[in-house]
Amino acid sequence: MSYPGRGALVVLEGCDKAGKTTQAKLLYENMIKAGIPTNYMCFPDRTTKIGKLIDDYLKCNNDIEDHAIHLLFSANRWENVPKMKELLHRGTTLVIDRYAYSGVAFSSAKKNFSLDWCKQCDIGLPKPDLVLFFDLNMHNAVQRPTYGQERYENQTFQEKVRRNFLLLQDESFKVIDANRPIEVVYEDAKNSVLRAIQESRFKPLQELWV
Ligand code: FDM
Ligand code: MG
Repeated sequence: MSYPGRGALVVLEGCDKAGKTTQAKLLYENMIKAGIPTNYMCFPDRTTKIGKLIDDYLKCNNDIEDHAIHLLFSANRWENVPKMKELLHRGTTLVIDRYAYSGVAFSSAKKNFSLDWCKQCDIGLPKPDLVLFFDLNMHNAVQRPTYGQERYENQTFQEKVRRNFLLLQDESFKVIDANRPIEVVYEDAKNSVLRAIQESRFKPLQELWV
């Protein structure tokens, strides 16, 4: 099957334990099965030098000043932009687990960080064609296994993060009720992704927050 035009940039966002990774993997596997060229990526990308610093920070093995870690998360996206653009222009759809919306929603939940300041370093990144925001009741989130193991995984902080995500809603945002069974959530997500692939194929890739 040949796929003219570019791939779609699809981002999955949400608070911790909302089921993003499960859904991203399901989307990736099923799109490959359906013959749609697709790649899975995640941010932070913990495999690079910058990503290793971030990984240590999240595991509380090091402390990094709040502005500095914000900029490192952003740098970790920018270092992947050439690869993302190449894949998209080759016709590959990217399913990405977290992106700049997480960058802004998490950092701006800290004291003295504005949404506006946090957005600056991500301005100009490739703009997602679709952002699926997995919205999970905090009560359900804290019940999920491994909750609370990494930095930021506490309920008060996550509630602020959720509010920030909702402040970042734009025309590419779709809120998905993640309190439902995995298969039901998946159907919803898949239909939006297939639509985004059709609609963005012949549209130029845009820049985020310009
Ligand atoms: N996170 C993630 C940020 O604080 N800023 C960012 O830019 C990104 C991409 O890192 F708590 C936070 C969100 C989460 C943590 O994410 C690691 P995963 O999805 O649990 O690996
Ligand atoms: Mg996590």
